[in-house]
Amino acid sequence: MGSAENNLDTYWMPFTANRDFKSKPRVITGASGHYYTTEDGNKLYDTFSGLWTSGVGHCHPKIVEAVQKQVATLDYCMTFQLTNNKAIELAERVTDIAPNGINHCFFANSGSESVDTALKIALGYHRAKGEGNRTRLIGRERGYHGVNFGGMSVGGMVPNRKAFSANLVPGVDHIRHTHDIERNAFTRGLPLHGVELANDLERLCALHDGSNIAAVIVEPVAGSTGVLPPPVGYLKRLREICDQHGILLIFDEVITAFGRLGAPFAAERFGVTPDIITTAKGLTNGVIPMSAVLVRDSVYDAFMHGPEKIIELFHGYTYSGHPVAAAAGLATMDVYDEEGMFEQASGLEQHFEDLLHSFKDQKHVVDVRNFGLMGAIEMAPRDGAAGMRGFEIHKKCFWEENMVVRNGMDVLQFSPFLNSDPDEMEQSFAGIRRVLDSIE
Ligand code: PXG
Ligand code: PLP
Repeated sequence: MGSAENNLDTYWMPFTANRDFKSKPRVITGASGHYYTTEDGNKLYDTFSGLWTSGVGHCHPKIVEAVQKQVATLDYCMTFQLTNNKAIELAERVTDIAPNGINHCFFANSGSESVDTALKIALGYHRAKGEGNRTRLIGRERGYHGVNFGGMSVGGMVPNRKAFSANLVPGVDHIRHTHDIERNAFTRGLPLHGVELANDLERLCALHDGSNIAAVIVEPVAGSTGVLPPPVGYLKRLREICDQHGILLIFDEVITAFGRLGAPFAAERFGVTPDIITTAKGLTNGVIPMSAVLVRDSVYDAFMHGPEKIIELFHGYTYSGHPVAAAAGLATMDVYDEEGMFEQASGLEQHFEDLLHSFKDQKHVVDVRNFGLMGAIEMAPRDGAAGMRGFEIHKKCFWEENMVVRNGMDVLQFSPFLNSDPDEMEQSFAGIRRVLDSIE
């Protein structure tokens, strides 16, 4: 009992400087549309759509209603050797808008779980095809694929791996990241330089022999690391190399799926079809935790051999295909359709790009990057205090400008609502400019 401040010490917060936070907590108690509210009734503009999650806005009435109805109709149902109508419907809805040939959907509950599921499917696929030697997994430097052991191992964010260095999954290697501020700083949209970095995969094929590699996983546009759009032609080149060596290509679309790039999937926007797509966040607009792994027919079919009464994939979560989450997902898909959300997102891209790039000559700004409705303003780090300038901006935006602004170290990240109001977007960037003007 008691106020949030009284019992806050009990709560161990994720990816948070707990002691600093608890000395002056920032607690949200409500949300509606594009705004959060705090305990003392302040309204805060959300520049990050939750955590890249809530593209159609918070507490969308259609999704709220669907969840309320479902929880009173079927609250839970075992989904091992049994299932529910909502999970079946959602699998269909999601694969309907997936690239051609991707017609199968496995549910999990978070991006991290979808990544570990995808990696296990890739390993199982090769084994089912009699190529059990293909066990190597390739990620990319600066990649983020969640925090479970598989995703952490293929991930390339050093602070996330550092404390677990000796316990990473074996047989993993990484291609180089594509960030090249020397050649590409302040590029609008896709960087022109760096397609050749995809050839780094050939180096690993030469080193390990391509026939030993099971899968390559990349974010089509890297998010958590500070928004790194792929160089022009890069993803196509990765696809070619994977095809040459029989390697599965996994796109981690936990952020990029469902409209963030003005299309159902980044795969469509880039015209490159992977073998497996991981999704989460926008699947339910963040309302109920849920994720989905979408796979090509050829991958699914490879498992569907052998005795019919034997389980083909020994994998699944208690909450895989949860009916309430699936109902939230179905309502979210309805909202995407009925309100033309992906088209709205496309329509906002240019304005968003212009607003971001107006920070080019701002003090401390060393780069601005954007693609679709993903954007970043990179600040120079303070001497010996990397991340502190970004963190201070986050706090100042909260306390002085009534805004939630996400910082990853010294990179400010932006994930506007798919249905943002251009005036609100402008006002929020005006607030950010006041904070940047005032910061050392
Ligand atoms: N893959 C990608 C590409 C992600 O962006 C995950 C996997 C893991 O999802 P879960 O649901 O397990 O968190 C993510 C999550 C940031 C930030 O500041 C982004 C994420 C998580 C935390 C911070 O950009 N994305
Ligand atoms: N630990 C124990 C003891 C369990 O019984 C289970 C599931 O039954 C799990 C972990 C995994 O939980 P989940 O299926 O929610 O991932």
